[in-house]
Amino acid sequence: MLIRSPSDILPSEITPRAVYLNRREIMAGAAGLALGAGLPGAASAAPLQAAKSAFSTDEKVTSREDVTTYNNYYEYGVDKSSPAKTAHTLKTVPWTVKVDGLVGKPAEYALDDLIKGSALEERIYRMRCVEGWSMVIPWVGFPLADLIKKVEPQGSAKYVAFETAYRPKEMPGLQSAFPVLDWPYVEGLRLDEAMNPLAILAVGLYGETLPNQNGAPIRLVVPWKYGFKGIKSISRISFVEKEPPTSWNRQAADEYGFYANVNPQVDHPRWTQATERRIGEGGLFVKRRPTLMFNGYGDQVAQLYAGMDLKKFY
Ligand SMILES: Nc1nc2c(c(=O)[nH]1)N[C@H]1C(S)=C(S)[C@@H](COP(=O)(O)O)O[C@H]1N2
Ligand SMILES: [Mo]
Repeated sequence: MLIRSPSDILPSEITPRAVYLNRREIMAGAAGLALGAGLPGAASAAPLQAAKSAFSTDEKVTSREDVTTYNNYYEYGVDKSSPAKTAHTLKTVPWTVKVDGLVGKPAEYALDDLIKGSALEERIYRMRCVEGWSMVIPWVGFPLADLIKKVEPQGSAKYVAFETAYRPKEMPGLQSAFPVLDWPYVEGLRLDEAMNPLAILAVGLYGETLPNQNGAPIRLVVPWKYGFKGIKSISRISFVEKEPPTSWNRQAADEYGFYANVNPQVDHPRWTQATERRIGEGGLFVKRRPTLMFNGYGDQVAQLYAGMDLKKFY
């Protein structure tokens, strides 16, 4: 078992209750912090207080250097090294997220208001990209379910759709005459997937606010699915009745499905999904690791797909 269940965790391993603190409290509490540094939404990295989560893997984490310089964020170019160089142009302060659709409390929410009331946790998750590499990332975030409950979806809402900010002036990838994707980047989850406790909205990594290249100020993390489901810099969350479009599925429907569950038995048409290269495990003779069903999170999520043919719903 790679993931420990809450009952396996010694009380002493759980740090004292750590709750989300509002901007003023964090600034007051974090001695030595440069003035103006703050929270998700601050322009530069700032410490975040977070409780350790029982959902964390105890595998070796990928270096901060790799996590922040080997990125997919096509709004900032298709090279892995490019977002770290160019994503600083995204203005993440102030930031709002529009919540709309089949929901009781639609509004344009300030980022702080979306997070308020949720305890920030550090979740060390295995992450698997459809391209065949993986990382172990210490995210800081809060359950997506918290946000969903807060905005009160209507009974008819069956899916949650997400949209990345559309800012051509701040996103060089959007200025191209031959766009790689149909912007803005969009993703979606079935409502029950979105409510699963493993699904989080991340606002930080490595104990600090998210770097822009990783999706500041707020991005989705669904560790049992391929990385492309983890939509970055979210500006809109909509509750809908029908399965929403997703960027990669639009781009190549036979290669990228809506579900995008990590499934080593379903190859990408152009390469295998049976194994993966863990970033940071360098060297010529390092063996690829076998990829695990649901990225190893089957105990938590397999029941979501009971009775579904996961070769058809890839
Ligand atoms: N808006 C947006 N979100 C995105 C992407 C993107 O190109 N644009 N790339 C996805 C892909 S393919 C991956 S693997 C992850 C990478 O996240 P990371 O760079 O934080 O590891 O972001 C996902 N989210
Ligand atoms: Mo990816």
